[in-house]
Amino acid sequence: MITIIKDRIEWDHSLFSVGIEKIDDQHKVLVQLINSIQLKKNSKDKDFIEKIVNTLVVYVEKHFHDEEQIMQNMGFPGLGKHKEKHGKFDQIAREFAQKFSQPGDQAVVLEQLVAYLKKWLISHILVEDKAYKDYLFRKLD
Ligand code: FEA
Repeated sequence: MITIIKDRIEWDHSLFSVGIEKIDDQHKVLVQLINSIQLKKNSKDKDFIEKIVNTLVVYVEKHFHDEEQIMQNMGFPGLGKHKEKHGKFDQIAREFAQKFSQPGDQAVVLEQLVAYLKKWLISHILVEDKAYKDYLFRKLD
């Protein structure tokens, strides 16, 4: 599993797909945004990086909303717990964005942010998001 994390995350459909095209497409956008931050990590272009970080924060909110709607429509019993995880992530991502926009050692903040985002996204998709996929597939069986 770790082999997919070199410097960037590589989308592996057989591993990451949750079986819902709209959500897979959104996850791919999140992967691209995280890879863009990773790529620009050492750049001095703080405004550009800040823009990507803020785009990610906004996009992830939309993604969580759409995903929660889908889970609700399928009657997924784990929705409450899943929502809590989304809320926690949202809060931490906003804290990072806030920290990054303030004076200080941005390189360190960015390093921590990228590490956190990569770890979180991969484990969340593979464990939490896959749980509603399994539920849906069992239901359709
Ligand atoms: Fe449950 Fe989807 O959320 N993937 N992310 N982030």
